[in-house]
Amino acid sequence: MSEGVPVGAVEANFDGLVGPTHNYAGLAHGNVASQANKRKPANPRDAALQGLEKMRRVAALGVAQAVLPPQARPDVGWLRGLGFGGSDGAVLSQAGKADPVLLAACYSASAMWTANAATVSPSADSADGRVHFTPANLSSQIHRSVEPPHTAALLKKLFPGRRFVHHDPLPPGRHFGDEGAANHIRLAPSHGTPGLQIFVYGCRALGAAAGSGGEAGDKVTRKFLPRQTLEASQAVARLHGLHPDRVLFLAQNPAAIDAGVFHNDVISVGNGDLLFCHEAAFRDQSDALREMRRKYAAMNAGSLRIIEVKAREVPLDAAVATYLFNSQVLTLPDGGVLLLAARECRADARTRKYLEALPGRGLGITAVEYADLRQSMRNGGGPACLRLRVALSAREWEQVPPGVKFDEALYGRLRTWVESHYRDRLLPRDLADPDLPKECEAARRGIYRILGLSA
Ligand code: SUG
Repeated sequence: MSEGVPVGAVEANFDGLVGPTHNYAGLAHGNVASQANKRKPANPRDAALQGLEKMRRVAALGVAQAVLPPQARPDVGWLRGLGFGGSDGAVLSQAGKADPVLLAACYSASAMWTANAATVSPSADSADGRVHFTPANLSSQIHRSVEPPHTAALLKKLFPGRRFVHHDPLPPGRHFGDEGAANHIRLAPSHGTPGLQIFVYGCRALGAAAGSGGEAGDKVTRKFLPRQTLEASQAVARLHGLHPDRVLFLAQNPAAIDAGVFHNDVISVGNGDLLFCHEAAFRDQSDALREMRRKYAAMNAGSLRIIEVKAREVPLDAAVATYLFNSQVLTLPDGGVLLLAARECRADARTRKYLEALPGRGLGITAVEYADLRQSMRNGGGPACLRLRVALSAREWEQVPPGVKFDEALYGRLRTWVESHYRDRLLPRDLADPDLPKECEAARRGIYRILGLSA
């Protein structure tokens, strides 16, 4: 394993290191796991170690891997912005008394799910030949709306210089709800060639069809509010200077959202020229897939491969419970394609059966492995939620600070630090512990030091 600069283009996985305040506060709307595990004890140490093991495995496979540090929590400044005053301790205790949700939100470790950090367009796709980043505003969830300013600052640090363009997050609020790369799929013959960017949205916010997944009169969600709007997706595509021929906007299937598919990456994932999805992923799915094939073919990029899993093979509820489609699909240096799935996929009989047969079917996935991410999974975050993919040329990858690039030495240092600075048990009520902020800050500063970043 090495941090060496690859010769050609690379797709690097930037994983969020789980922060020391990982807990189950049940804050996430539409997220079945988060609701089911509300108030159960969490183990932040195991959560971070599980994430590190995944990064280690991906790096060992020869795939470029990097680490994003956890954000500073509690975010007392966020609470001050809401009118709480006095010492930091006073701010935290007043907020906890006013509403425990405020305290839980300012402590949330949710930035670990870096698939929601930003939408990224590689230089091969943008009109100005630069890499574009739009941090997600994450407006739809109170605890996630704390993240964007910190994410924006971090991305500027990690991708410095003129090759990178950093847009502001979209305006906050319901109309431009944006959840980042979790609702974005890029399909391309290789990392360095132009790709088809697919923006998947939950609803429209404006016009006659507002609130629905499509035209007026279409089905709408009945249980959960969609998080991503079409208007947000369109804005990101404009900001990134994408060519309309290589952009597609698709609506999520409202029934899937109601079953717990709060992000598209819970039901479909793309890698290279392969899309792996459930048959219930998109509204009017056959039309959606036809349009996808047509646009892809029109790029002269060859033909698209689609593995569409039927409900009779893996029912929708099993897909949500196992996060099958939140697997990472990784092209390996030898040309093989590995599906790195959450261990929950192996525990479910139907999903396991499907996956056991998959590599032998000649559909483009040649191997399957499982990762133990139980701590994150209990909050609805699988393998692909924990990583932000950034396709970069060799030159662009060189600009990324070397300290965040994953190798065995970094693994060892982070592991030792987490083992000695993270608690192994945290309940939402522990967020009122006056010792916790100091502990978190010490843990975070150490991580920044290890990664060679200024805190
Ligand atoms: O936004 N869970 C996250 C999980 C995000 C998963 N990311 C992707 N699918 N890409 C969310 O729902 C749980 C926190 C809590 O419940 O306290 C949470 O925020």
